[in-house]
Amino acid sequence: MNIVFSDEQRLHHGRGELGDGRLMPVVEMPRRAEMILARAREVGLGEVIAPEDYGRAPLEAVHAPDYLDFLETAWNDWEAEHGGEHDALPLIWPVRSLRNVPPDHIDGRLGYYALGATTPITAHTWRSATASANTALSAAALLAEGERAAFALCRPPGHHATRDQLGGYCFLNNAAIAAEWLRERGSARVAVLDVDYHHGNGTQAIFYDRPDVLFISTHADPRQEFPYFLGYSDECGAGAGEGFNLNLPLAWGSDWTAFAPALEAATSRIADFAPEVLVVSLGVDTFERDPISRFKLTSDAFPRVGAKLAALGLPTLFVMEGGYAVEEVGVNAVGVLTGFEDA
Ligand code: OKP
Ligand code: ZN
Repeated sequence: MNIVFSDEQRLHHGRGELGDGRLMPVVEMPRRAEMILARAREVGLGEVIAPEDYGRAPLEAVHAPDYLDFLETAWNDWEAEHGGEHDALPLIWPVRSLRNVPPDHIDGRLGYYALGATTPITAHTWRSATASANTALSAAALLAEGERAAFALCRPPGHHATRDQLGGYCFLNNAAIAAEWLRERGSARVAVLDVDYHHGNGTQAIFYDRPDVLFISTHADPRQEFPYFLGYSDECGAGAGEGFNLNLPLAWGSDWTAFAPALEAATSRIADFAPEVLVVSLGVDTFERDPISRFKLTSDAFPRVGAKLAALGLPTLFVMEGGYAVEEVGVNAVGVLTGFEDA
């Protein structure tokens, strides 16, 4: 299958993320994409194609215009106020006891448009995030042209980004943008399966009231893990979307024995839904040596995930999300893709 990737996706590189009570080195770094690209080339997965620019319309189909304006201008506003020596990070949020209104000052706006403090905005964030979204859209276009599968090597990732909030290293929800574009291009039903270690709260929220986009996520139980405040098993969709959201949380320490039945439940629900296309939010931070995660999948699990997805027999768009064991991220991510192709 062909790979879509843009050099501009290398530019965003945060200088630190808030964690464990201090500023820590970022784990979501450009080298992740280099490792995946190198491995894809090594196994001869397919051609590497640069994305087209789809402009603002497909972003606005998923994100609020004022949020996109904020993202585009945040670095300039931050630099004007604080200088460019440190990345932009939020420090206060419109929590329960406060008012949910966007203020004027960049410090207030950062809190309004962010769901956490682990996601630095840099001088290049907007360029990399839009390139990442265009990568997802260009890979979706390959499916629309009749390809069986395509790999969007997205970075920065997207599944935590909501209609109007960044967070969890995500700015634009690449998988949601691609899924919505495929819907508007004529796929009556689209399934999004998120196999990242973390719950895809943004994607869930974007499609929560929609019966035409089924969202399913396997992830670490939010009682124990980021994003903590969404991803519970009783979240089933709302209104017309009731029954079209399925969360399959798993406990810390889950290995293939625990993961495989969840994957089976997910694929069986997708088969019932009978979508025209499948979008996979592909995170490989379920790996046993991932530095921020606590599942126990070994590298040989990833081709099995790919084979299981291939058995659905659907046009499939893989959209890269997480995976932070940098030395192994290429083998693991591409392992899913070769497992899919060899099935
Ligand atoms: C993004 B994706 C580590 C805390 C991690 C943020 C996790 C974001 C994961 N000190 N908090 O879903 O892979
Ligand atoms: Zn993740």
